[in-house]
Order: sequence, then C-alpha cells, then structure tokens
Amino acid sequence: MKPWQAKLGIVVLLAAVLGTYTQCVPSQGKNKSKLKYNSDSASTTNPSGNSGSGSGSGSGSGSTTTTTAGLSSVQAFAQTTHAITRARCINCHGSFQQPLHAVADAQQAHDAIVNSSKVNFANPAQSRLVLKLTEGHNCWGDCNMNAQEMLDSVNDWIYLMQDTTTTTNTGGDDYVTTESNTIAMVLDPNSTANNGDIMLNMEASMTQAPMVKASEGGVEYIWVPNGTHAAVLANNNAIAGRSFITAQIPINTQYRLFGLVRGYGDSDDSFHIKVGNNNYTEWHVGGNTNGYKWVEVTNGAGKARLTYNLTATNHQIEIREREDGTKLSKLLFTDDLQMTADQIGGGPQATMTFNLNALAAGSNAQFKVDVSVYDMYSYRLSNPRIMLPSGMLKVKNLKPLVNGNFNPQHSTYTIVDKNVTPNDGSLSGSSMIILKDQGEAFDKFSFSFEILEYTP
Ligand SMILES: [Ca+2]
Ligand SMILES: [Ca+2]
Repeated sequence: MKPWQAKLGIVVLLAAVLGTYTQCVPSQGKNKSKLKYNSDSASTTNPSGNSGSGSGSGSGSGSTTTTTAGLSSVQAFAQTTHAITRARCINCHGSFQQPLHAVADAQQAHDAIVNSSKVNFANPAQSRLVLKLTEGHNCWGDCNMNAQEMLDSVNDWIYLMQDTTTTTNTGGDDYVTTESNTIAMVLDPNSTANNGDIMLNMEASMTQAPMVKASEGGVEYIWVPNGTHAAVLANNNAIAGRSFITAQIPINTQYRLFGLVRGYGDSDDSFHIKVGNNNYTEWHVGGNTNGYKWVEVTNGAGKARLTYNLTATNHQIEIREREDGTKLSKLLFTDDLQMTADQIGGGPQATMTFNLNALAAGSNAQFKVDVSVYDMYSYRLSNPRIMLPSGMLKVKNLKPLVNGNFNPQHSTYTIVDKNVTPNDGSLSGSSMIILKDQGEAFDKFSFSFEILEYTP
C-alpha cells in the first residue's frame, strides 16, 4: 500500500508541497495540551518519546522480496495532474480548447496530454504543462508557484507508476528486535497533539534566488546570504529572494504562526511574509537571536500580534526577503491561540528504544534511534546508537524494518561494522529518509542486525 492511500492519523507536521491529494484529516475535538516542538530536530531528542522497548529472536530462515506494481499511467494521472487540470484548466481545456486535458474522463484527458507530448517524463520540469505556466499562460495565481504545483503533480504521477520493492525479513541469521509502537504513538505518546498544528520545514519549500537553502549544525534553513543586498527591501521589490511552501490547513478556524529563526542583528532580522490571500506583513524577529529561536510572526516594527482566519484547504505561504542575512528553518501554524513562542520546546521527534539483552545475552544493551516525520511520504531516522553498560558489543549491518519489511533503498546503516563500548556507542552520524508504508498511524519500526556479539 502506498503511503497516501492510508493517510490517517495525526496532522502534526505536514510539510505539504502537494496540492493535489485529498487527505483524511481528523477534525474531532482538539486536545489543547501544548504540543512541544524541537528547536533543532536534527540533533535534539525528546526523552519522553520513548517507545519500542523489548527484545526479539534471532532465528528464522531467509527473506522474501515482493514487488508491488505501480499504477498505470492513467491511474496515476487521475490522482495527480488531472486534479489540477480539472480544477484550473476546465473552462477552456475541458470543452473546446485542444488538448482536452481537463475533461472529466481520465483516460481521455490523459491521452490528450501524453499523445501531444505535453508531459516530459524524462525531464518533468521541461514538460509543456509546466513551462506554459512559467510563460504566464492562464495562471490561477503566481505563475511560478502554479508551475511548481504542476511540476509536483507530474513528479507524483511518475512516482505512482513506479513499482515498489520490499523485502520481508523473516530472520535469516539476523537478530531482529521487537517492533516499536506505531510512529504516531512514538511521537505523541500521550495523544496530546493538537490537530490544528501544522509544521512546515522550509527545506521542503521552493526557493527563488537569491533565497537559498542551507544547513548548519543539523538545522536546515532558508536565507538570502548576508551582503547580497545593501538595503532593506520593500515587499514589492523584484530583486528580493523568495520562498514558497504550501500549508495544508486541516480545520476552518483562527491560527497563529511561529517561525524557528535566526537573526544576527538589526540589519539581519526581518522578512516579509504572506499567508494565502492575506497582505504581506513585516516580520521582525528581534535582532540577534543568539542561535535558533521560536518567534511569533508579528506585523511591523511594533510587533503587532496576528491572527489568521484560514479555511481548511491548502494555503500558499510566501517568505520574502526584507533584510538579507535572516534565517528561517521552520514555520508552525497553531489554532491554540494561547500558545506562546517560549512554550514551543520539545517535539515531534522521539527516541525509539529497543532492549537487546535477549539478542545479546548478558549485554544489558539498548539500541536507540531518533525518529521524526520528514514529509508527507517519509520519516527520518537519525543518531542510531547503543547504550552498553560494560564490555564490548560487536555490531554489524543495521537495517530498519517498517512493519517487518526491509526496503533495499534504506541501506544507509548496512555499512555499520563496529565494536561498541560503553564510551563509544554511536553507530552512524548519518540520518536516513525512510519511506512510509501505511502512514504514521500504522507504521511500526523494528531493526535487524547481522551480528550482535557480546564480550563481557
Ligand atoms: Ca532589522
Ligand atoms: Ca543584512
């Protein structure tokens, strides 16, 4: 099952770039407990997110590989690009204007595009469907944003056509831990998540030069490098760097907006920001923030508080350069109007813990790895490590299993080959993106090791 087919459960952190999918968003009563977010999700862990304790067995025989066939081109088109053409192009291309890619019949609309070579599967960005929008052909908003939306849909169309290969690990000679709780429970063990909270990772945004993406100390951010422009830029200055991201708002209500920012001083501490159809507001993050800090999005030098009335749909967010040198890592919409920036601390990143004692008798070792939701389709694992009270534990070839299955693409940690000691338990400094299987409400992690040999 592809991840978006079982799109249930928590909505705590969707970095939605895709406007074409209908998500099942729970709209039941909202828990108003404060949801805590990490300032630095790449290097901080939430100890309360502990889950997945247990052990496992190391017996079994081999593994089986299964391939799930991708969708047909028409099926994939119907779920992706067709949704855009139906919504945006129907007035002309749904009736009289060739190619008739916006007619209701998916096969006919699909054939109209494919047979006239309006889509370029080898180089989606060069698809006429996309380029026409960048050239200004009947955009329904900002042409570049519309083009990006169309390009996203074509990329998804291609993705949906691909076969998915998974390997069912039935043990073999490997040592396999027990399964974690579901990722939804791991990330939110007390079900305190607020359904009206939406986290956006700016690394998933579309930037327009001189706005660029970068990272430092495990924090990904966007910025216009300091020194690019000498002066403060007005919100209609065409030379400004810009970035766009879609917020998938789950509930019709009022929201406040916060950003995880870094400012360096009075001339490096502001953005213009535009939410949906609202006007630009001038967001001053407050001089030198001394590192990354959650700051409420306010308006003007007087920092007037803002409340956004947003409908339950996709809203385009534009971050626009005002003063270069200002960095933005994440945005958080919340319908908890009482929330303040200093309450945003811990987060939807959690540590999974697996007891290895049954796999490596007498070791009393624990395997720990941090997990977060990366985007609509994937998780991120980071900082795999072993806590070993004494002795030495030889560890080799670590594989994450999602719902018991190993996907050969998830191979970052297969090169692990280490003699772990109490003072040195880190298995890798790399993080790994893991494709969701059925979504965080269902997916459970376990881990296999080729070798786990304990020496007291
Ligand atoms: Ca300033
Ligand atoms: Ca500056």
